[in-house]
Amino acid sequence: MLNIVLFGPPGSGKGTQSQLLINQYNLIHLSTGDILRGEIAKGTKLGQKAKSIMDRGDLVPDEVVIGMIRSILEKNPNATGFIFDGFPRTTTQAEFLDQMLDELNTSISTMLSLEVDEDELTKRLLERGKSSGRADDANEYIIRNRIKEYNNKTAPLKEFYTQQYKLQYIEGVGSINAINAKLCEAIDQL
Ligand code: B4P
Repeated sequence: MLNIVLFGPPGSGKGTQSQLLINQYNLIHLSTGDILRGEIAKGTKLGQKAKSIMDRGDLVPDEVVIGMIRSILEKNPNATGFIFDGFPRTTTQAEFLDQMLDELNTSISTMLSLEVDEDELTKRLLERGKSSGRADDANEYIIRNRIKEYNNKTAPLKEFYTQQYKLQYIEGVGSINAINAKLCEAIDQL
């Protein structure tokens, strides 16, 4: 199985690149952000709980996202691989993912970390905010909070995957196709 953690700060291109990679490598796309937004749109209890947290740019509690991932992994026993987009975001989530994949006799193949500086991230998200309707893209204060959450809680996962010799850095500034080519090169070398 090919199991990729596509990593990076908010706005680094994880969702954008995932859309290309799922077709190129026949992977199941698992975006916790998309799933949570789907729950909000449907007005479920989970969505109601997540909405105000996401609108502030904070991370949703681990047990909520872990439950979502578990149910998707269990529903796809014959998958040839997964792309984890926006998950894991904390050490607790990463430990859970390792354990869950171990139970399925597989593991993370690589973590590809898209590297983009904070000013470029802010610019991209404010631009997306003009049309996305997402409250968390709507103003610079919230975007900076999302980046702060990333730096405090998510970036330490680089060390987690370095210890497993799985982290690869990918320059995330440039054209979407050029970045895709770099990601494919890293995957093809596995
Ligand atoms: P996500 O949905 O994961 O959103 P994101 O970090 O903003 O990244 P996204 O994938 O949408 O954007 P992309 O970089 O592709 O998370 C949203 C919220 O959900 C979190 O803040 C949190 O509250 C919650 N959440 C999700 N997962 C969680 C978890 N595991 N634990 C706890 N909470 C969780 O693209 C951004 C923009 O850049 C786009 O407009 C795109 O067109 C543009 N872009 C992409 N590539 C570009 C390039 N090369 N050049 C120029 N622009 C580019």
